[in-house]
Amino acid sequence: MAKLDFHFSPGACSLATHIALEEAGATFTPKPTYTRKGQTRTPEYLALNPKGKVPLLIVDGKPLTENTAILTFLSRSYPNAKLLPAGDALKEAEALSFIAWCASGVHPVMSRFFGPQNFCDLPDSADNVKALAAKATAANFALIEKALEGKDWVFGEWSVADAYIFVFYNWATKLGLDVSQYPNYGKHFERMKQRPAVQRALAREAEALAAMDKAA
Ligand SMILES: N[C@@H](CCC(=O)N[C@@H](CS)C(=O)NCC(=O)O)C(=O)O
Repeated sequence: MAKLDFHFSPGACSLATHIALEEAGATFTPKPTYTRKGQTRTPEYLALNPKGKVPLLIVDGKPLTENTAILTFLSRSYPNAKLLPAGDALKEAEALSFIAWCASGVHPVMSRFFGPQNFCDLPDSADNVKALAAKATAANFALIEKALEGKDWVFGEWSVADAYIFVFYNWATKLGLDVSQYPNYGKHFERMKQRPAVQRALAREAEALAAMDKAA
């Protein structure tokens, strides 16, 4: 098995990869890298990932970025863990389509809540940026709600698509967004929290956060 070093920031989108690593039963070295403390912008980190983002998975010394690529890599590397549907080209592509949408359609919209000034720098525009983000997020959550209709998991069996959407619901609760219209999604969130792998990832992230806050 490859040697894996995993850079994550507590609560960030890297949680999807973190859950996947735990679900796979992978052996990896956690490297907490706190975005809000500028740790993804140091010269050392930028040498590994010039994009200055998490997640970053170093595989036998080679940096791999982007949740979509990392989740696919983990799925292929740990076939027994069944992280993504496999063996049927169309089912595999449908799962990748969902993951790609998480990365390119859902995440960037929610990023506006965390840094409205990066989207519009007109004076007093932050509330408008957030209001538009709330509208677009509601439309995305409605699609996720529909994807979970009558099912425990997005693709019937658990997959990393479930880990990805867990991140967004977690953000929504932290941001205080109204999630009452998404009962399937809410139940999915609770179901996810029952999984031992999710509990291990969350516990490690909470521990990393506490250590970083203490060091501040
Ligand atoms: N497209 C990337 C997005 C990665 C990303 O935006 N990560 C955020 C955390 S959720 C980050 O590292 N932000 C730090 C920064 O921009 O300084 C992926 O899906 O992996």
